[in-house]
Amino acid sequence: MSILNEISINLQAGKAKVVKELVQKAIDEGIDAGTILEQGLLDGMGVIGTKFKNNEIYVPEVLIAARAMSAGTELLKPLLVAGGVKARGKVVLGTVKGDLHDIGKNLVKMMMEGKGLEVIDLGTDVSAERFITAAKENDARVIACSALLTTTMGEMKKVLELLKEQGLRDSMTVMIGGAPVTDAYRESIGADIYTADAASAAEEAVKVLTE
Ligand code: B1M
Repeated sequence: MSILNEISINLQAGKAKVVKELVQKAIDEGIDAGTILEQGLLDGMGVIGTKFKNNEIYVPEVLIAARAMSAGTELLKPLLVAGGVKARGKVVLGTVKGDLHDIGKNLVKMMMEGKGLEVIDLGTDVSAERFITAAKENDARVIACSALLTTTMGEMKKVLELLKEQGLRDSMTVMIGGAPVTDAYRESIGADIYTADAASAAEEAVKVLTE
């Protein structure tokens, strides 16, 4: 069995300590950090997602797997974000109201910080009002919203409606992402940028803030 396979399987079993050791071993063997993330950790999380959907496992097992995912990601962080020219600028980031999923949002944060951006992380369950208040308070020009549930995506639309109401629409760039979000959805709510993954989100934020 390949080491990436072992990482995936141990993540599925929620063995955080073993996942951490295997990720370190893979790094020491010279495997690229992006490959370890995609083919090891995210592969395992994908299997967990399918089993969760089919009611083969439940919330506690998913949470334990999520902890193993975070343990592995921590080790990859310095490698994933190393190098490159550092940009400047502030982004207000959060997972939308009613939504507690934060693994993808944390990856977005990691990638953005790696590019030198200052990220004001509002955490999870963030209302449209809070996104906007935080952007105003911190003088941030980018609001980045993550959503993992079809039932919570609507909060992104609210962010845009509130910005319009407050006369701030033209001064803020709204970025959206998360598993159920698509570019068609972005277009339908009038947000500025949709990206499918965390690395592209960071690249787009840098473009906006260096324009
Ligand atoms: Co939840 N969950 N969950 N869950 N969970 C999903 C999302 C689900 C698809 C599972 C399934 O049924 N197959 C399903 C949603 C169905 C739907 O709405 N279409 C679901 C459900 C139903 C639920 C509950 C309602 C279950 C219940 O209680 N009955 C409940 C809701 C709780 C709540 O939020 N109010 C719930 C709870 C949980 C846990 C707490 C147990 C746990 C979250 C732990 C945590 O985040 N700390 C959990 C998990 C882990 C998942 C799955 C298995 C994995 C999500 C994940 O972290 N993936 C997920 C199944 C799946 O997605 N396959 C599932 C890895 C992560 C890196 O990917 O976040 O997509 P992701 O991020 C990607 C991109 O989307 C993108 O970048 C990342 C890749 O680089 N991205 C952005 C993300 N945000 C971005 C923002 C951007 C740009 C890109 O710009 C701003």
